Amino acid sequence: MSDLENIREEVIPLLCGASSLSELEEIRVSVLGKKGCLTELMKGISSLSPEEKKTFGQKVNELKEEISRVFSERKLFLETEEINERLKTERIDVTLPSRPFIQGRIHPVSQVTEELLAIFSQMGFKLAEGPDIEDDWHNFEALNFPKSHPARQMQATFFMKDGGGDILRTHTSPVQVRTMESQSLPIRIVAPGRTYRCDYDMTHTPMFHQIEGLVIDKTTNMGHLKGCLIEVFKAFFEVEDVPVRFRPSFFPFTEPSAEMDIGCSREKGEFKIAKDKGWMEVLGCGMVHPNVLKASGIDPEEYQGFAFGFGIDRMAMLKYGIPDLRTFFEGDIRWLKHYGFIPLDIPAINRGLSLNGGVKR
Ligand code: 2NL
Repeated sequence: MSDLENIREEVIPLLCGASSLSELEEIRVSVLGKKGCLTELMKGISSLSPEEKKTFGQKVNELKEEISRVFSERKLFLETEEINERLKTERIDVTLPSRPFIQGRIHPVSQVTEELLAIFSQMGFKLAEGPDIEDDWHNFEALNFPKSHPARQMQATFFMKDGGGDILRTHTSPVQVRTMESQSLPIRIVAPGRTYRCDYDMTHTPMFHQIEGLVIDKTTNMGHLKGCLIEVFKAFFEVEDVPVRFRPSFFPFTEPSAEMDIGCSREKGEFKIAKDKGWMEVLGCGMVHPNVLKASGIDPEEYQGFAFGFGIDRMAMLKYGIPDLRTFFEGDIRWLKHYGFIPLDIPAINRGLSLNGGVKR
């Protein structure tokens, strides 16, 4: 048997039996590599006669071709086997329950914002958002603030350092102004978000959260405002009835203006919705001032609307019994573990969390 035949007899079964890609490659190198047996054999070709060279060369090529064909077939087989093995072991069963230990918590402000949005969206309000950095027009001028208003001076407002006159918004009203400027009528929106005022004590933080609502249509009136707010507070505090009263007030952007109180008791520091036990102020509201409508290009002869605004942080304090506002923004993980909510939580009485963001169905 020729040397070529020997190599063939030995190598082909080796290739066919290779059990891994690396073993397969090793066999290939041992035959066709720089120091491979076939390469070595080829070196002897120079001593052959021209006639012998031709037949020998042909035979070597045939063998090379056969070897590479068998090599490729085996390689494809091993690669397929490897992929199938990975598909088997790396498969994810999406029906398995989620990880048993959820570490993160939903901040009470996020929770309460979601609850309020669930309530308002069910009532047909759309969500509106705007920038935290505002200009004088959207934050003050278009809202009928007189030029001399103290809020426009330095004390309470954060001004941007560049001297361009931009500020951190002091309320979410500029979002409503932007909506009135850009959207078609009628309007029914809520604007929750961060607001900023230069203030810090037990009940004030320089950054706090507000939600404001705005409804504009041809016949929108104060009765709609009262009915809407009563429904929202019933749904939010999950009570059949909530005692409310409206007192006249003043805001530059509404006329008439009112403040709403809810009836409540505060025994041993515990807040409860209650009748004949006392009142607590919870929000400001009113009919949108004609000057505000005009400034945003709405004809006050044809359209009118109501607006209201209240603090989200304070709603969270009341509903979930959190005593100090300042702790909201300290980023203390122990606080968050205690007062925070588990994502996709199952409603439980001890967490004060109810189904559907507090909306009774
Ligand atoms: C409060 C009072 C209020 C509004 C906010 C508003 C917005 C536009 C036009 C008219 Cl664009 N009004 N918002 C109205 C009344 C009261 O908030 O004490 N918030 C904490």
